[in-house]
Amino acid sequence: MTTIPKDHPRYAALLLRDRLAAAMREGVLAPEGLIAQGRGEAFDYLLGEKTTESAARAERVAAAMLLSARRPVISVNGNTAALCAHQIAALQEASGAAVEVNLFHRTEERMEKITALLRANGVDVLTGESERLIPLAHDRALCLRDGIGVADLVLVPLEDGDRCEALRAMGKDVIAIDLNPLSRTARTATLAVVDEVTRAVPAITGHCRVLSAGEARQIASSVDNTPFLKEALAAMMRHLEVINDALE
Ligand code: PTJ
Repeated sequence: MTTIPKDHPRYAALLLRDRLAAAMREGVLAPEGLIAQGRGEAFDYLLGEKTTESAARAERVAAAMLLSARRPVISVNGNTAALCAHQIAALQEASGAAVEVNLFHRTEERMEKITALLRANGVDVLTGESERLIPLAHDRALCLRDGIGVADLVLVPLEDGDRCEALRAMGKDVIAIDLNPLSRTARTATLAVVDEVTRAVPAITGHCRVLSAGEARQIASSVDNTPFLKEALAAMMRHLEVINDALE
Protein backbone atom coordinates (compact mmCIF):
# COMPACT_ATOMS: atom_id res chain seq x y z
CA MET A 1 0.00 0.00 0.00
CA THR A 2 1.29 3.45 -0.93
CA THR A 3 0.77 6.19 1.66
CA ILE A 4 -1.34 8.87 0.03
CA PRO A 5 -1.20 12.28 1.72
CA LYS A 6 -4.73 13.29 2.84
CA ASP A 7 -4.25 16.85 1.54
CA HIS A 8 -3.52 15.64 -2.01
CA PRO A 9 -6.08 17.35 -4.32
CA ARG A 10 -6.95 14.00 -5.91
CA TYR A 11 -6.89 12.01 -2.64
CA ALA A 12 -10.20 10.18 -3.26
CA ALA A 13 -9.23 9.07 -6.79
CA LEU A 14 -5.76 7.96 -5.67
CA LEU A 15 -7.28 5.93 -2.84
CA LEU A 16 -9.48 4.08 -5.34
CA ARG A 17 -6.45 3.42 -7.56
CA ASP A 18 -4.58 2.01 -4.59
CA ARG A 19 -7.50 -0.25 -3.71
CA LEU A 20 -7.74 -1.52 -7.29
CA ALA A 21 -3.99 -2.15 -7.59
CA ALA A 22 -4.12 -4.21 -4.38
CA ALA A 23 -7.17 -6.12 -5.68
CA MET A 24 -5.30 -6.91 -8.88
CA ARG A 25 -2.34 -8.26 -6.94
CA GLU A 26 -4.81 -10.45 -4.97
CA GLY A 27 -6.35 -11.82 -8.19
CA VAL A 28 -9.79 -10.20 -7.62
CA LEU A 29 -9.42 -7.55 -10.32
CA ALA A 30 -8.62 -8.42 -13.93
CA PRO A 31 -5.58 -6.39 -15.14
CA GLU A 32 -7.95 -4.96 -17.76
CA GLY A 33 -9.97 -3.57 -14.86
CA LEU A 34 -7.21 -1.02 -14.23
CA ILE A 35 -7.58 0.22 -17.81
CA ALA A 36 -11.37 0.43 -17.38
CA GLN A 37 -10.89 2.52 -14.23
CA GLY A 38 -8.53 4.87 -16.13
CA ARG A 39 -11.20 5.40 -18.78
CA GLY A 40 -13.77 6.05 -16.07
CA GLU A 41 -11.46 8.55 -14.34
CA ALA A 42 -11.10 10.53 -17.56
CA PHE A 43 -14.87 10.93 -17.81
CA ASP A 44 -15.11 11.70 -14.08
CA TYR A 45 -12.55 14.47 -14.59
CA LEU A 46 -14.85 15.98 -17.23
CA LEU A 47 -17.72 15.85 -14.72
CA GLY A 48 -15.65 17.69 -12.08
CA GLU A 49 -15.23 14.47 -10.04
CA LYS A 50 -18.58 14.95 -8.37
CA THR A 51 -22.16 13.72 -8.66
CA THR A 52 -24.02 15.98 -11.05
CA GLU A 53 -27.55 17.12 -10.39
CA SER A 54 -28.91 14.85 -13.15
CA ALA A 55 -26.95 11.83 -11.84
CA ALA A 56 -28.46 12.46 -8.40
CA ARG A 57 -31.93 12.35 -9.98
CA ALA A 58 -31.02 9.17 -11.90
CA GLU A 59 -29.94 7.58 -8.59
CA ARG A 60 -33.43 8.20 -7.16
CA VAL A 61 -35.00 6.65 -10.27
CA ALA A 62 -32.63 3.66 -9.99
CA ALA A 63 -33.75 3.11 -6.39
CA ALA A 64 -37.40 3.30 -7.45
CA MET A 65 -36.80 0.72 -10.20
CA LEU A 66 -35.04 -1.65 -7.78
CA LEU A 67 -37.84 -1.37 -5.22
CA SER A 68 -40.54 -1.90 -7.87
CA ALA A 69 -38.92 -4.87 -9.64
CA ARG A 70 -40.20 -8.39 -8.97
CA ARG A 71 -36.78 -10.12 -9.19
CA PRO A 72 -34.01 -7.51 -9.16
CA VAL A 73 -30.42 -8.75 -9.39
CA ILE A 74 -27.20 -6.79 -8.82
CA SER A 75 -24.54 -8.18 -11.17
CA VAL A 76 -21.05 -7.78 -9.69
CA ASN A 77 -17.73 -7.87 -11.54
CA GLY A 78 -14.14 -7.55 -10.31
CA ASN A 79 -14.04 -3.75 -10.34
CA THR A 80 -17.27 -3.39 -8.39
CA ALA A 81 -16.24 -5.98 -5.81
CA ALA A 82 -12.83 -4.35 -5.33
CA LEU A 83 -14.22 -0.83 -5.06
CA CYS A 84 -17.42 -1.22 -3.09
CA ALA A 85 -18.16 -4.70 -1.68
CA HIS A 86 -19.44 -3.21 1.62
CA GLN A 87 -21.60 -0.70 -0.26
CA ILE A 88 -23.15 -3.54 -2.28
CA ALA A 89 -24.06 -5.24 1.03
CA ALA A 90 -25.89 -2.09 2.14
CA LEU A 91 -27.66 -1.76 -1.23
CA GLN A 92 -28.74 -5.39 -1.11
CA GLU A 93 -30.14 -4.92 2.38
CA ALA A 94 -32.02 -1.73 1.43
CA SER A 95 -33.36 -2.96 -1.92
CA GLY A 96 -33.92 -6.67 -1.32
CA ALA A 97 -32.07 -7.46 -4.58
CA ALA A 98 -30.19 -10.69 -5.16
CA VAL A 99 -26.46 -10.47 -5.92
CA GLU A 100 -24.74 -12.58 -8.57
CA VAL A 101 -21.12 -12.51 -9.76
CA ASN A 102 -20.75 -12.19 -13.55
CA LEU A 103 -17.32 -11.75 -15.13
CA PHE A 104 -16.01 -10.81 -18.52
CA HIS A 105 -12.55 -12.26 -17.83
CA ARG A 106 -14.01 -15.31 -16.15
CA THR A 107 -11.94 -17.92 -14.32
CA GLU A 108 -13.23 -20.18 -11.56
CA GLU A 109 -10.47 -18.81 -9.30
CA ARG A 110 -11.68 -15.21 -9.74
CA MET A 111 -15.32 -16.26 -9.31
CA GLU A 112 -14.41 -17.83 -5.95
CA LYS A 113 -12.22 -14.93 -4.79
CA ILE A 114 -14.88 -12.33 -5.63
CA THR A 115 -17.62 -14.39 -3.98
CA ALA A 116 -15.46 -14.72 -0.84
CA LEU A 117 -14.71 -10.98 -0.80
CA LEU A 118 -18.40 -10.11 -1.13
CA ARG A 119 -19.38 -12.57 1.60
CA ALA A 120 -16.68 -11.21 3.92
CA ASN A 121 -18.33 -7.80 3.46
CA GLY A 122 -21.79 -9.09 4.35
CA VAL A 123 -23.23 -9.73 0.88
CA ASP A 124 -25.55 -12.71 0.43
CA VAL A 125 -24.21 -14.03 -2.91
CA LEU A 126 -26.14 -16.40 -5.14
CA THR A 127 -24.06 -19.37 -6.29
CA GLY A 128 -24.75 -22.57 -8.19
CA GLU A 129 -24.41 -24.11 -11.61
CA SER A 130 -24.00 -21.37 -14.22
CA GLU A 131 -25.68 -21.91 -17.57
CA ARG A 132 -25.24 -20.19 -20.93
CA LEU A 133 -28.56 -18.33 -20.78
CA ILE A 134 -27.58 -14.99 -22.33
CA PRO A 135 -27.12 -15.03 -26.13
CA LEU A 136 -23.43 -14.04 -26.18
CA ALA A 137 -20.34 -15.83 -27.46
CA HIS A 138 -18.18 -15.02 -24.43
CA ASP A 139 -18.39 -16.10 -20.79
CA ARG A 140 -20.65 -13.26 -19.72
CA ALA A 141 -23.36 -15.49 -21.20
CA LEU A 142 -22.95 -17.70 -18.12
CA CYS A 143 -25.41 -16.94 -15.35
CA LEU A 144 -27.64 -18.59 -12.77
CA ARG A 145 -31.13 -19.67 -13.82
CA ASP A 146 -32.63 -18.48 -10.51
CA GLY A 147 -30.58 -15.25 -10.58
CA ILE A 148 -30.00 -13.19 -13.73
CA GLY A 149 -31.88 -15.92 -15.64
CA VAL A 150 -35.23 -15.02 -14.04
CA ALA A 151 -34.49 -11.37 -13.21
CA ASP A 152 -36.80 -8.68 -14.55
CA LEU A 153 -34.22 -6.00 -13.65
CA VAL A 154 -30.42 -6.22 -13.61
CA LEU A 155 -28.22 -3.55 -12.07
CA VAL A 156 -24.87 -3.57 -13.84
CA PRO A 157 -22.22 -1.36 -12.31
CA LEU A 158 -19.30 -1.07 -14.79
CA GLU A 159 -20.40 -3.05 -17.80
CA ASP A 160 -18.96 -3.77 -21.21
CA GLY A 161 -21.63 -3.03 -23.78
CA ASP A 162 -22.84 -6.18 -25.45
CA ARG A 163 -24.28 -7.91 -22.38
CA CYS A 164 -26.43 -4.89 -21.64
CA GLU A 165 -27.82 -5.08 -25.16
CA ALA A 166 -28.41 -8.83 -24.83
CA LEU A 167 -30.20 -8.45 -21.49
CA ARG A 168 -32.45 -5.76 -22.98
CA ALA A 169 -33.19 -8.03 -25.96
CA MET A 170 -34.25 -10.71 -23.44
CA GLY A 171 -36.90 -8.27 -22.17
CA LYS A 172 -35.11 -7.33 -18.95
CA ASP A 173 -34.68 -3.80 -17.66
CA VAL A 174 -31.07 -2.75 -17.08
CA ILE A 175 -29.70 -0.03 -14.82
CA ALA A 176 -26.10 0.77 -15.73
CA ILE A 177 -23.65 2.72 -13.60
CA ASP A 178 -21.14 4.09 -16.08
CA LEU A 179 -19.12 7.30 -16.10
CA ASN A 180 -19.09 7.24 -19.88
CA PRO A 181 -22.43 8.53 -21.23
CA LEU A 182 -21.28 7.67 -24.78
CA SER A 183 -20.78 3.97 -24.07
CA ARG A 184 -23.01 1.36 -25.67
CA THR A 185 -23.97 0.26 -22.16
CA ALA A 186 -25.13 3.75 -21.15
CA ARG A 187 -27.04 4.18 -24.41
CA THR A 188 -28.78 0.79 -24.41
CA ALA A 189 -29.62 0.62 -20.69
CA THR A 190 -33.16 1.36 -19.49
CA LEU A 191 -31.45 3.85 -17.18
CA ALA A 192 -27.83 4.98 -17.06
CA VAL A 193 -26.48 6.49 -13.85
CA VAL A 194 -23.52 8.55 -15.08
CA ASP A 195 -21.58 8.68 -11.83
CA GLU A 196 -18.61 7.04 -10.14
CA VAL A 197 -19.67 3.68 -8.71
CA THR A 198 -18.56 4.39 -5.10
CA ARG A 199 -20.65 7.59 -5.13
CA ALA A 200 -23.60 6.08 -7.00
CA VAL A 201 -24.16 2.89 -4.98
CA PRO A 202 -24.56 4.59 -1.55
CA ALA A 203 -26.76 7.28 -3.09
CA ILE A 204 -29.10 4.62 -4.57
CA THR A 205 -29.10 2.85 -1.19
CA GLY A 206 -30.09 6.08 0.57
CA HIS A 207 -33.09 6.52 -1.74
CA CYS A 208 -34.10 2.85 -1.31
CA ARG A 209 -34.32 3.51 2.44
CA VAL A 210 -36.73 6.43 2.17
CA LEU A 211 -38.92 5.85 -0.91
CA SER A 212 -42.36 4.40 -0.22
CA ALA A 213 -43.60 1.53 -2.39
CA GLY A 214 -46.18 3.82 -3.97
CA GLU A 215 -43.65 6.56 -4.77
CA ALA A 216 -41.24 3.97 -6.18
CA ARG A 217 -43.90 2.47 -8.47
CA GLN A 218 -44.92 5.89 -9.73
CA ILE A 219 -41.32 6.97 -10.49
CA ALA A 220 -40.44 3.62 -12.08
CA SER A 221 -43.51 3.60 -14.32
CA SER A 222 -42.06 6.07 -16.84
CA VAL A 223 -38.28 6.01 -17.19
CA ASP A 224 -36.64 7.88 -20.06
CA ASN A 225 -32.87 7.49 -20.32
CA THR A 226 -32.23 10.05 -23.07
CA PRO A 227 -32.53 13.23 -20.94
CA PHE A 228 -30.06 11.77 -18.42
CA LEU A 229 -27.50 11.09 -21.16
CA LYS A 230 -27.98 14.55 -22.66
CA GLU A 231 -27.66 16.22 -19.24
CA ALA A 232 -24.45 14.28 -18.50
CA LEU A 233 -22.95 15.49 -21.80
CA ALA A 234 -24.15 19.05 -21.10
CA ALA A 235 -22.52 18.95 -17.64
CA MET A 236 -19.23 17.87 -19.23
CA MET A 237 -19.44 20.64 -21.83
CA ARG A 238 -20.17 23.26 -19.15
CA HIS A 239 -17.21 22.06 -17.12
CA LEU A 240 -14.94 22.24 -20.18
CA GLU A 241 -16.14 25.81 -20.84
CA VAL A 242 -15.26 26.83 -17.28
CA ILE A 243 -11.76 25.39 -17.73
CA ASN A 244 -11.47 27.02 -21.16
CA ASP A 245 -12.54 30.44 -19.79
CA ALA A 246 -10.04 30.17 -16.95
CA LEU A 247 -7.26 29.80 -19.55
CA GLU A 248 -8.04 33.16 -21.17
O1 PTJ B 1 -14.15 -8.23 -13.69
P1 PTJ B 1 -14.44 -8.54 -15.13
O2 PTJ B 1 -13.65 -9.74 -15.61
O3 PTJ B 1 -15.92 -8.74 -15.39
O4 PTJ B 1 -13.99 -7.30 -16.04
C1 PTJ B 1 -14.48 -6.02 -15.77
C2 PTJ B 1 -14.06 -4.95 -16.82
C3 PTJ B 1 -14.41 -3.59 -16.23
C4 PTJ B 1 -12.55 -5.05 -17.06
C5 PTJ B 1 -14.81 -5.21 -18.15
O5 PTJ B 1 -16.20 -5.24 -17.90
C6 PTJ B 1 -14.48 -4.15 -19.18
O6 PTJ B 1 -13.57 -4.27 -19.95
O7 PTJ B 1 -15.27 -3.06 -19.14
P2 PTJ B 1 -15.10 -1.80 -20.15
O8 PTJ B 1 -15.55 -2.18 -21.51
O9 PTJ B 1 -13.74 -1.20 -19.99
O10 PTJ B 1 -16.19 -0.80 -19.56
C7 PTJ B 1 -16.12 -0.28 -18.28
C8 PTJ B 1 -16.92 1.02 -18.24
O11 PTJ B 1 -17.02 1.45 -16.89
C9 PTJ B 1 -16.28 2.18 -19.02
O12 PTJ B 1 -17.27 2.82 -19.80
C10 PTJ B 1 -15.75 3.14 -17.94
O13 PTJ B 1 -15.88 4.49 -18.33
C11 PTJ B 1 -16.68 2.83 -16.78
N1 PTJ B 1 -16.01 2.98 -15.46
C12 PTJ B 1 -14.76 2.61 -15.13
N2 PTJ B 1 -14.51 2.84 -13.82
C13 PTJ B 1 -15.66 3.34 -13.30
C14 PTJ B 1 -16.63 3.43 -14.35
N3 PTJ B 1 -17.87 3.88 -14.13
C15 PTJ B 1 -18.21 4.24 -12.86
N4 PTJ B 1 -17.34 4.18 -11.82
C16 PTJ B 1 -16.07 3.73 -11.99
N5 PTJ B 1 -15.21 3.65 -10.95
